[in-house]
Amino acid sequence: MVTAPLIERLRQLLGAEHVLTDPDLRASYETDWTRRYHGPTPAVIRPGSAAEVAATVRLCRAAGAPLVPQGGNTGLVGGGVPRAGELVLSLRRLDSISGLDTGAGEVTAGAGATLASLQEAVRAHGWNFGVDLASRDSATIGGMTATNAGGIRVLRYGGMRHQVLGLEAVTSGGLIISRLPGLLKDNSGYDLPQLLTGSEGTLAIITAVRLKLVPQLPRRSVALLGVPGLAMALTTASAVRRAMPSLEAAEVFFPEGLDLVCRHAGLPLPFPRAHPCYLLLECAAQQDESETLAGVLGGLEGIGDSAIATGTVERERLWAYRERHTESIGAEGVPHKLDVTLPLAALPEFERRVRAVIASVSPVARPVLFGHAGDGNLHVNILGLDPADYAPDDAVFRLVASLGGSISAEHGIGIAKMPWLDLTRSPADREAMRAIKAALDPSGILNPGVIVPAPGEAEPSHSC
Ligand code: 2HG
Ligand code: ZN
Repeated sequence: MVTAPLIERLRQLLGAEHVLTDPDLRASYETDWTRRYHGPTPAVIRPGSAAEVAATVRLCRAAGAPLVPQGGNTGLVGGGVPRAGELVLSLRRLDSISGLDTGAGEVTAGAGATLASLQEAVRAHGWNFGVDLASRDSATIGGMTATNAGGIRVLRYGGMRHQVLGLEAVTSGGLIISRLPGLLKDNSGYDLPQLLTGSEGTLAIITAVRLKLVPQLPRRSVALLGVPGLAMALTTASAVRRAMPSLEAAEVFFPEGLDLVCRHAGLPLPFPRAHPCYLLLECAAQQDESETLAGVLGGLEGIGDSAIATGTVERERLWAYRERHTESIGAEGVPHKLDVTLPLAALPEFERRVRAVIASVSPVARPVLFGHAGDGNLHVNILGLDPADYAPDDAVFRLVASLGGSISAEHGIGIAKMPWLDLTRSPADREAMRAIKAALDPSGILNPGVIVPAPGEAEPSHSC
């Protein structure tokens, strides 16, 4: 329980300025990016080192006070905001970037370092980071690791999991696990960094991460294409991928999202004609490959309009049509965000059916689809709904499951997906996850109710 004596002891430990109890100061930590998930916290705790995180956890465990770890608060599934009066443990002060090994291409980032600050620190030395995403200025490395974030370059470099060489984390008992040696090979028992990656703050609190880097590739070519449909977009992306190993991103969006982006971001339509689907491709290499890209695309049938850009300003102009989807949707209202993934072969059928499936349960729903086509990952955003109307979510997740997909591709489970976890994970899977949680967090104080039910609670059900 969070009691006044506990708050007082936390103040003594961290300094009063790092225990925020004023409602105005707490407010931005209590609501997530979607604005669909929010809850009150008695205090936001802001430790400044792993040792302070450990001491905080020991105090909270002794008091039986649950904690919700939070990074940049860019999560989209309600997993980083309080639900029922938990303390928020903000890792943002742990923002150092250290130990850059320019020979090996490795660096250590504090949990609170933003993705943009990491990119800036390593690019100056000829290296880059394999994961990139639109919220780079706010998303933190700790949060991205805890949620196994994906982003726009998974096609080439994999998601967060593939960049993690080691990490430091605080257990629920207040001990510090330190696995930061940065060894490419280390077969010395259970792989704790990989276990904690994607565990959404439920098994331990990540305080620093040792990361693999990728070479900084200076010559980038971006193509935006208007195509007759998603199937054509996938065929095109696959052809380019086979011809050009430098392909980094293959992103799609549709007229519904393009209209919103143009309206909210004040952008002109990219082409004189509208198209049923838009595909954005990016290749990165040491040399300019724009002619090769144009040649590959020129050899394919069925592409409507196309634009290719190599200069920074022009590339960013094309990317804006895709990257500004989230903010443009948010400007329209509080969306339901369903981040789903399907076998690539089933993706066109899913896209063909999903709008009708949503309309069948809610005539007022306004779906907006976009995502990472190369990864089989679509973001089904739905506007026009009451935040507590779960019928459209249920219908979409069932369609996903019937086509062999997963209810979460890269955003995690949080609390948003809990009632549907059984569509994706078997009883045996869920029992194993409960056993791992019980072993690492026996008193259940770390992010309760996320991935496994909170102590004493049954699995939430997806029947609406
Ligand atoms: C993206 O791909 C992010 O831009 C956010 O994963 C997706 O807003 C969303 O639904
Ligand atoms: Zn995404």
